[in-house]
Amino acid sequence: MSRVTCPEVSSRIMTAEEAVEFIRPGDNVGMSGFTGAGYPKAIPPALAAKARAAHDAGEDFRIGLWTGASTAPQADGVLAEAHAISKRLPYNSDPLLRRQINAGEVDYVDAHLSHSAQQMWFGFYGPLDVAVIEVTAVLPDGLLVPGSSVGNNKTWLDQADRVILEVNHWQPRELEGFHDIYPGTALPPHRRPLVLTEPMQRIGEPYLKVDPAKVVAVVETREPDAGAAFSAPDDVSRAIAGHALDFLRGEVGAGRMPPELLPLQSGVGNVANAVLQGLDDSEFTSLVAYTEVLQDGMLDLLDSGTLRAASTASFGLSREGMERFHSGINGYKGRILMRSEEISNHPEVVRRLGVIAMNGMIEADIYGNVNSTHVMGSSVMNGIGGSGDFARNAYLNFFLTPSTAKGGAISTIVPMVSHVDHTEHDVHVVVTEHGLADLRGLSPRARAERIIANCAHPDFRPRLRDYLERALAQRPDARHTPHLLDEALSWHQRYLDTGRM
Ligand code: 0RQ
Repeated sequence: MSRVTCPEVSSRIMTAEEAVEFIRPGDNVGMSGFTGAGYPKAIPPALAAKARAAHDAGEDFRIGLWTGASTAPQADGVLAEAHAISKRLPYNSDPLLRRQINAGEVDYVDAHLSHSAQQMWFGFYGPLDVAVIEVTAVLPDGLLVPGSSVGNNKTWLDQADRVILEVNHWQPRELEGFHDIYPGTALPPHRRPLVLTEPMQRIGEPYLKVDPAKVVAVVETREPDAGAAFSAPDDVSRAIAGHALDFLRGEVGAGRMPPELLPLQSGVGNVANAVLQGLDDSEFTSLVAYTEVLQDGMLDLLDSGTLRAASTASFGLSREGMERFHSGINGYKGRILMRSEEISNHPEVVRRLGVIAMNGMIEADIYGNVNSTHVMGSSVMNGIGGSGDFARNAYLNFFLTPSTAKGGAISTIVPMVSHVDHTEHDVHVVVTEHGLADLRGLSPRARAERIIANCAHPDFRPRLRDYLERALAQRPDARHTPHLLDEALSWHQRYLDTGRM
């Protein structure tokens, strides 16, 4: 059955090879896609082939690529392989593109996800030439049924000069009704309050809109989202989850949150997934999520009834998770609501709802500054994503990591972080498999004592203590946040020089 029933739009159905003729060298291209879901499947490979042919003919062909968040090997991957990206924002996790960014070949603007749409409206990024957006269907009146992620699609559709739609028959037609697209916030000084007071409240419409006159091409596809791979929780991630859950029990016991907790945000990766699994095995029930990505762990919680409902900007499911969602899709209706990332991650909403934010990290220092993005100070891993949007504005935030990386060669608790994403003023709770440090209300020195005692790996704990003691003893006028400046980053340098911190 046709998924494109708007006559004005259906007249522009063509092949991907024909459609990429509307993308020119140097264009800024806004694509759909968020954590491996809802990215275009046909245009990126066709565009990569076009760029390759241009390069073979000695011409430059590279684009600025803007998305919702990470995509997949079939989008970022193929374009990176063809050296077709000159600038990328706001989040990437593709390994090849990461290498090109870290080699200095590709410019990367690692932005807070809640900022990316509005910074485009503000004009900070320049004009958007083309939007390439995957949707589930185009309705007779031209309304678009969104797919498995919303991301920045609304802004890209509004702002682009030309629009290419990919209508993916793999996306279940029953997705209609899962989305809530807010019509848009005005620019300062005309902004009004965002009246979203319950995680599952609808404040928009189930459809994306596009001016049909801007639609230059429509390409039909049938390819599934790539899907995330999760490893089963190991002892380390189970221990991390256990500490976080015990802490939440304590908060309920202390009367600081209700038994059904507060809306949950959970980041990407195996540790975040392990915490969700821990919740499923716990006594907690009637939970609700206000998050940006819905991973398998959250689908499990919805299936078991531990989670009542979830608001998200995207799915980040494994293939098995997608199949489970598709086969039971009608049962999830009304329990999953998908929003644009400027709303799912909105500071005003996150603060009002009192979200509990749980995110991974690369390293924390003894004072509670957190690095989520950079390895050894200079090489980006993925990006800040939504972790800053949620952590900074959360009622309570957790940063979770194993206490060591690379087989024990690296301590994830260091004297000074080699890059700061979340400052000591923002970070509430640091968790490793060894324990949890509640930093709320503590001075820097008290935070250091607690992080070293509770979170550091025993192999590195004595050296962290020694660092703190010598820093404290060094100068009588430097005891608020004591550092040995000539040593603070020596652990990172030692790793670079010797392969061990
Ligand atoms: O690399 O696979 O090459 O060995 O980092 O580490 O332990 O598997 O953890 O998958 O949870 O990712 C911070 C990267 C953690 C992620 C980060 C190396 C480690 C491994 C992954 P290898 P793990 P996770 C919602 C919120 C920022 C964005 C965010 C992230 C790899 O959570 O990108 O939170 N967060 N968004 O070996 C050197 C260290 C290291 C280290 C770990 N100290 N030094 N390498 N690694 N610690 C989602 C969105 O916003 C879209």
